[in-house]
This record gives sequence, C-alpha cells and structure tokens, in this order.
Amino acid sequence: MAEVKHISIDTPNEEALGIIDNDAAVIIDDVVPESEIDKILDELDPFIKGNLKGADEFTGFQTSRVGALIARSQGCRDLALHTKINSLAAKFLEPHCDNYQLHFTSLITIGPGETKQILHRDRGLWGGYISRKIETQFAVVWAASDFTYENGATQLVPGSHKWHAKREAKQNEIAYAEMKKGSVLIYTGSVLHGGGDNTSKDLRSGIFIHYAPGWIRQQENQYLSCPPEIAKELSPELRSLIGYSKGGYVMGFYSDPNNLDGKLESVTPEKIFSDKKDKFTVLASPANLVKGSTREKT
Ligand SMILES: O=C(O)CCC(=O)C(=O)O
Ligand SMILES: [Fe+2]
Repeated sequence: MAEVKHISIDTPNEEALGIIDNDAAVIIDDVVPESEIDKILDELDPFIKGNLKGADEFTGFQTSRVGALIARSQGCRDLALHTKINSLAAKFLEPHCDNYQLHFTSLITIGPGETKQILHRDRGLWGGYISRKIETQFAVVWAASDFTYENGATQLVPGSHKWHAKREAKQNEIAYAEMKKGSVLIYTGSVLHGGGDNTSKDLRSGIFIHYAPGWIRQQENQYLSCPPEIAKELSPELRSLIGYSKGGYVMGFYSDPNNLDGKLESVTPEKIFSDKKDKFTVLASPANLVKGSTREKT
C-alpha cells in the first residue's frame, strides 16, 4: 500500500521539498492546535449551515464547499500567511515565477455516504495548455477534522506527477492522507489525487488554501471573493498575496475609472488602500524590463 510521508514542522525545507519532488505530497504533523481550527469552524459556521452539497460526481453529492475564506475568517487569514508554509510555497514555485500568489480557498466537508472522487490532477483546471515542466500549484490542506481512511481522507498517488498523463493508478498505488486535526497535507498540481469515500458517521473537513505562480489566473477570483471593501481590513502583505499588487513591472496594474488628475493612472492595486509602494513600482533597468522576453526556460 502506498503512503504519504509524515514530517514535523521542524523538518528543514530542503528535506521537505526533496520529499515533495519525489512523491508530490507530504504531511506535516501538528502544525496548529485544534483550538485554532475550532475558532475557524466557528467563524465559518454561518456559511457552512447554508451551504449546498455538490451537484455532480466530481464535486460530490455529499460534499459541501465554502469559499471566500480570506474574507470570511480571520483564522484563515493567519493560515494563509503561515511562515513555514509560505517559505515552502515560495521555494517550490520560485523556479517558475518571480513571485507567487494565493490561488484558491475552500472548506471542503465530505459527509457520510460520499463516494470516492475521481482521481485527477488539479493542473487540469488550466485546460492542459501549460507544459508539465512548469509546476503551477502548491496545494495546502489544513485538517479541520481528523482525516481517516474511513471518513474520506484525500486519496493520493505518490510519484504520479512523473507519470505519463494517461497512466491509471492501481489500488496499491493509492495512499490515503491520514492525519490529525491541525496537521497539514501538501500536494502539487501534478499529482493524481481526489477526495476519499466516507463510510463513517462523521464529517471529514479540510481547509484548502492553494498557491500558484503570480502570472497565472487564480482558480478562485479573489477580487470578487474578497472585494476592496473587505480587503481594506487586511494587512498589505495579505492583500498583496491574494492579488492586490502588481506581479511584474507592467502586470496587474489598474487605472481608477473616475480619476481625472492622472495620479491613479496605471498604478499598483495597493494604491486603493495606501501609498505603500510594491517592489515593482520602482522603474527597473531597461535590461530588467524586458528580461521576460529574452528568458529561455522551456
Ligand atoms: O476533498 C478532498 O480531499 C480533495 C478535493 C479535490 O481534490 C478537489 O475538489 O479538487
Ligand atoms: Fe483536486
């Protein structure tokens, strides 16, 4: 039976990233106390209660999804900025981008009676147009309940990020991401995985907070899930992470549609909230301005 390796929060990044390179998945045990997760579940409770189950086999007829976690939960804001997780995300994604961004948030709750989700690679959401040499997702799942084989722990196929795209997993190649509440599963956009089946009487809850290169379209539209009137409550660091920043000298600017004096023409989105500059506001040297057009990567 395949397994997802477990490490501790003190494991050096090189070692953790080595496991991720080989297996495309790893579990970090006991990252936050259960009380921190309980606080988040309380914050999200009003949204969980009203949430509908999935409408098809992929989203799961007994599975509910609650998004907009940055807007809705202070605790999720803290998880999104978690220092160790962000240092791993940055290192993992940096070969393919100048900076990374938050990409997706969802509390996924698998209820009793749910069947196995079809195994898939999350990178498929971009339509399969991006070279597989480029890793486009660093997925982080915070266990909001224990994850067990019986209650729907995520199925994962370690090593399948290196497989031919059409190869199917045999039963003994599928691992289950069993972990305690407060632990974290990390997996990449290229690994075969899917929600597990829930044969228990309990809920399996996971807080999914994923990261991606700064140049790619986010799965969850952060400007709508966390519009400026809510984003103004966030720290500049978190605002920047979710997309209220430029991702390059000319990438992601905005112009205020009502501005007449030119002061809000082609500016960084952070200008909505403050006069703080981002790292791309300073004019780069001519060579740096065009470095993207001369880089040979693929
Ligand atoms: O709920 C899970 O464990 C996995 C969900 C998933 O992979 C997805 O919906 O893309
Ligand atoms: Fe997935």
